[in-house]
Amino acid sequence: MSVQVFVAANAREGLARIRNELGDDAVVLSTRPHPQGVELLASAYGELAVPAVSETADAAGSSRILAELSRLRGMLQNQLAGFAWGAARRRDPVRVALMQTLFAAGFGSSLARTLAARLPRGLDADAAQRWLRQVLIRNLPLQGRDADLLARGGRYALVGSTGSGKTTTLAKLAARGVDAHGATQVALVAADAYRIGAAAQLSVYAELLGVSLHVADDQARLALLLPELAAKKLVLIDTAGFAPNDPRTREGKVFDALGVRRIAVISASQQGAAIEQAMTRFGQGAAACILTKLDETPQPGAALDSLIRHRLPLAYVSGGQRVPEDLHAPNPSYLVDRALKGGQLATPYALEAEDWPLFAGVEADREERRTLKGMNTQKGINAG
Ligand SMILES: Nc1nc2c(ncn2[C@@H]2O[C@H](COP(=O)(O)OP(=O)(O)O)[C@@H](O)[C@H]2O)c(=O)[nH]1
Ligand SMILES: [Mg+2]
Repeated sequence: MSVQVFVAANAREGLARIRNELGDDAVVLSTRPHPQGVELLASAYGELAVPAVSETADAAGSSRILAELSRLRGMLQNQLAGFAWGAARRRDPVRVALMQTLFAAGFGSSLARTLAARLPRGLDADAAQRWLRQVLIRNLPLQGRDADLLARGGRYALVGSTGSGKTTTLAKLAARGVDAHGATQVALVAADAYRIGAAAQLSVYAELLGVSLHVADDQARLALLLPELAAKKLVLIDTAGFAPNDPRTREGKVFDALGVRRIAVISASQQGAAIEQAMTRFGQGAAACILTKLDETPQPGAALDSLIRHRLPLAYVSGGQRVPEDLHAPNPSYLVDRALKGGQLATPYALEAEDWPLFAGVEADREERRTLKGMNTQKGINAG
């Protein structure tokens, strides 16, 4: 390997020395000012490869070569991705349009690529969009009617990030529980010991609904309380909201140990990464999920994407603050249509036509890394 560092009084002198030592077809990798004039990195033609540190003139030179090569690689990759993007669009415009639809609506690249790969051949643009809509609807995991949480009754703890709407949703569920089973059959438990006023908020709802309210600010108290409520058809437990990365979110296990099923309450009006984090932390092991704040969510695509990938059954959706009116059984066609419509919004975040090749470059790079990691993104999607 003959990548070498040359220091010379000026560029001309440096180039002459390079030609002299490495031959006429030597490649100059970079130049930069040096206290003695100019420093040049050069390699003999045909021997351009990533240098081993010990083989180079000095460590600083070596790391500069690596940085330079990595920059060149990135440039080349983006250019190739741009060409590939143009070629793909000419070759398979329908598939590319399908991916654009999904990205624009806030769906992530993993799902978009999986679906694009499954798109049946030979569909025109309209048929492809109809296919996409159907596949999304079919893959949206729903809590089936026969498994209606409230009709069956049971003990449920609402878990989720701070402010996701747990207490409000609990009040809405309690009101439905009262309609179904009567006020004497419903009990509320405030296990939200971390926020002053949390129990007070709940007590207002308990009073309005005429149901009993209990406070259990630790696991031991909850373990003692639950047997006392054994006769109740429906027990709803409000919990403290934590950030998804707060170690206290592990308290989900506490509920499992007490035979309490968890319902993850997740606000759809957050950015995709926050939804994903909440879905991972609160959704794992949960019996179901409730999506809240759909009224404040212009692009619910990210929330649907997360639900589909995590296969967390959606029990209810909440679209407002009113108790008990703003809680509904999910309507998959409506949700998917809203998500796809969200992609047509003109926002500063929407990609412009000239952004796509660049985006494709980033995607190609990610895809490569993903492939290297051996991740299979196509698992479990029912696109047939
Ligand atoms: N717009 C809207 N606001 C909601 C919804 N659900 C809850 N909220 C509001 O979000 C705020 C936080 O709700 P809260 O139930 O206290 O959240 P918690 O911290 O998870 O218990 C309150 O102002 C609620 O009225 C919803 O579906 N839509
Ligand atoms: Mg609360």
